[in-house]
Amino acid sequence: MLEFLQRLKFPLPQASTFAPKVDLLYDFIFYSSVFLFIPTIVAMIYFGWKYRTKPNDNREVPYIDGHHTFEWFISAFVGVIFFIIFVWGLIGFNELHNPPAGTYEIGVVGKQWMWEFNYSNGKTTRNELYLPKGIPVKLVMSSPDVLHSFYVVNFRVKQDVVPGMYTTLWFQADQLGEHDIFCAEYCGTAHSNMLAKAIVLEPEQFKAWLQGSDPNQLTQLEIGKKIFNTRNCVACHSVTGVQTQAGPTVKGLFNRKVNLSDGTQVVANEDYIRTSIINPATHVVKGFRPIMPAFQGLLSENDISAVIAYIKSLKE
Ligand code: HEC
Ligand SMILES: [Cu+2]
Repeated sequence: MLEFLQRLKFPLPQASTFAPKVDLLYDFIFYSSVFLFIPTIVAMIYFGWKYRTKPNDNREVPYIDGHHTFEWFISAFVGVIFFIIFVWGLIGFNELHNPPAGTYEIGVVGKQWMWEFNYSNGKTTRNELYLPKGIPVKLVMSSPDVLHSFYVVNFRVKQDVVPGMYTTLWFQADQLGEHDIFCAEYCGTAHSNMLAKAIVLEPEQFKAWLQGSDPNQLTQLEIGKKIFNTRNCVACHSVTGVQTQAGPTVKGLFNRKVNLSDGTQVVANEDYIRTSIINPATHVVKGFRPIMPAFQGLLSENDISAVIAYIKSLKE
């Protein structure tokens, strides 16, 4: 029965350590209101019925001065209940505003109209907040445009996100799965679409996710392909096997034996490809003029590794 009432009042999962505590305080407020409401209404109806005017009733209404003892009692009683709620709320407020030491920090940017999450290792996600289960997390939030409000009902937490300052929020999620994130402050046309998901993973899973590749991030091979196209390597090197005057095709290059203009032969391993990119003059391919620009200092080591991964994938 109690559980049924519970579900009737809070049909939402209690997915953080705060949730049962917040719900308990609400329970107290709810039941003490019921406790005062029902006798008041019953007494009102009963007296209204008992002292109603009957036909041919010419009695005069007597003047009643009230009952001081009862009034003092009822005021004190309600006062005590209010005081309990105040102290209880204050304790909860303190807990919600003082994260324990060693929380895991995540940066949050709320903007028209999406949520962006920045993790310590440089990873960024949009509209998906990944969280470790059972570990206290602190969000450091800001906004580049207008007021927003970060609200996760299942965690029972809500905090304004304010332009020009950082606001913080902490909680400890303890239920695996997805939980809705809302913007709870009207912020313009698409305010109601400013939705995101909190995705709670087991700590090991979270770690693996954090270190693994971002679902929105390009793989190394895709990055390599992008560089190859945007840095105009394709202008001189075909990736389809077609040979041109401009430069040798890179299709099937990896591990191929390359004849150089000085008469020697080398195997095109990672190191050869790397040198060919940063300093092409080191070994010029037979039959080609040394017209390739040196990319030393223009591509980072990561870029070069990515390009090599891409060239490796272009098998014959
Ligand atoms: C202006 C034309 C041109 C551009 C642009 C160019 N290359 Fe080259 N590249 C050449 C030529 C010509 C050669 C062959 C002569 C030599 O080895 O220097 C070559 C050689 C190479 C080789 C050795 C190929 C083999 O068959 O042994 C690699 C690898 C290579 N380039 C990669 C790249 C990458 C990666 C880029 C873009 C970041 C690039 N090149 C941009 C013209 C170009
Ligand atoms: Cu908003």
